Amino acid sequence: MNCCVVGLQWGDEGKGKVVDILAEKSDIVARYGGGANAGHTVIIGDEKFALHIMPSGAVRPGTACVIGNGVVVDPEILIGEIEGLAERDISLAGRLFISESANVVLDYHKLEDRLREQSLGKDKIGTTARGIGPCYADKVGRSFAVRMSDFKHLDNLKQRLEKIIAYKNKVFAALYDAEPISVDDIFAKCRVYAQKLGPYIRNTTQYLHESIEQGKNILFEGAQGALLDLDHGTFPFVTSSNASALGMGPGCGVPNQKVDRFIGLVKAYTTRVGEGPFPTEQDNDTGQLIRDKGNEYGTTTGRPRRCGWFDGVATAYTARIGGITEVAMMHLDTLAGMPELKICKAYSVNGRETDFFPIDGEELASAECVYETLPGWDEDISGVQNFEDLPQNAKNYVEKVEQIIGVPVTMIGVGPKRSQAITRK
Ligand code: 2SA
Ligand code: MG
Repeated sequence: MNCCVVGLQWGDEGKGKVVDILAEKSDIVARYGGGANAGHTVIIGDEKFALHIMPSGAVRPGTACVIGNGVVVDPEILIGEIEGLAERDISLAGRLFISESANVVLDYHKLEDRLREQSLGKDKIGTTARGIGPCYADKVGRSFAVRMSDFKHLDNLKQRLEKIIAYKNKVFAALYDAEPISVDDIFAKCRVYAQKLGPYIRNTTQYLHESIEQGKNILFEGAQGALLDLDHGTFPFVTSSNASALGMGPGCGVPNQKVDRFIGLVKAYTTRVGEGPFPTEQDNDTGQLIRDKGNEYGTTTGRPRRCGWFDGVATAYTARIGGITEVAMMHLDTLAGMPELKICKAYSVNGRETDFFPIDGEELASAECVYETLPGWDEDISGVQNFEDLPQNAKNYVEKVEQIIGVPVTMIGVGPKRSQAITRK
């Protein structure tokens, strides 16, 4: 049984928890996109530990972890996570596999990310400043890409870095009046990366296919959320990878036919960090209430997340493009105590009602939400284990979401702990 878990909103739907529950039955957890812009918190003993690039399976000693070719790897952060886990007696030796085709994030990518965002002023994207966009741009541009496999051929890499950095220095000086970057510094770091990460680098496509043939269970873990997908999200306010389920094939070389379940994750409401349109946003007391109760602050940057009502139009769309077979709804407990709850079931765009998510950014920015209003519930549901035991209004809320997005909700999160989850079949 292989499954893919992916966020259906703008990220932070609670993948860490769902992946953790599913990882128990998985031999391998594979990440297929994004980089150190992702963030999930894992709990080791009574200590909280934030991981950004490592697949969520890392904390389970028997689970293999794959960083697929579609990921952009920040070696410094990855080495920090490997060493941080080692200090907590969690070894990745022999069970972490990094694709030799994964692209590498180097200092000049992070510098460019920061400089460009600063120069954009109010038109900025609101990136995590982790060098994600510039690294993927080099990948697509091909000539200046650095891949994990380059760490196997250091002499050649040195020559290439000289050309790449000479070019970057000219551009950064001309556009941003930036100080030049030293090739020697970057190359010295690459030597260390090559030495520390070398043992983990391999052909992960081969490893995944051989594992599938051996009947192993693989969990494919998406990063961010589908509305941040480069091609299908709220462009240009997106990340630079295919963060929807569509990214799985290109990001790890495994076709959809090999995957039995596509699990879409949603929060019972919606959040977003960074800039860009957000039709159901509640920039008011309701939004603040959700932020406080749901502790809605970014794991990577600590930024307060924008909060709003559940958007059925956006989620029906991302469920469709991702071939989502079931939905896990997190944070239902956060909504307790609100007198009434709203679910967006259609948009009004230029006076016309539509239930299909607009691709055009200006149309989306002007969309007005058509809401279904439901009564809320006051009961604390954080201890509920069966769907039948939820307050009637909470059941109605979940069923309304299912009806609008057209996919069954098979798991419901009612609190942060692994045990605080209702499974429904
Ligand atoms: P980038 O850095 O180029 O990928 O930023 C582009 C947009 O993508 C958004 N983005 C995210 N949105 C939600 N969660 C993300 N991960 C972190 C987390 C974010 C954090 O888990 O909390 O800590 O701030 C994530 N990563 C990227 C970003 O906000 C831009 O809108
Ligand atoms: Mg997150």
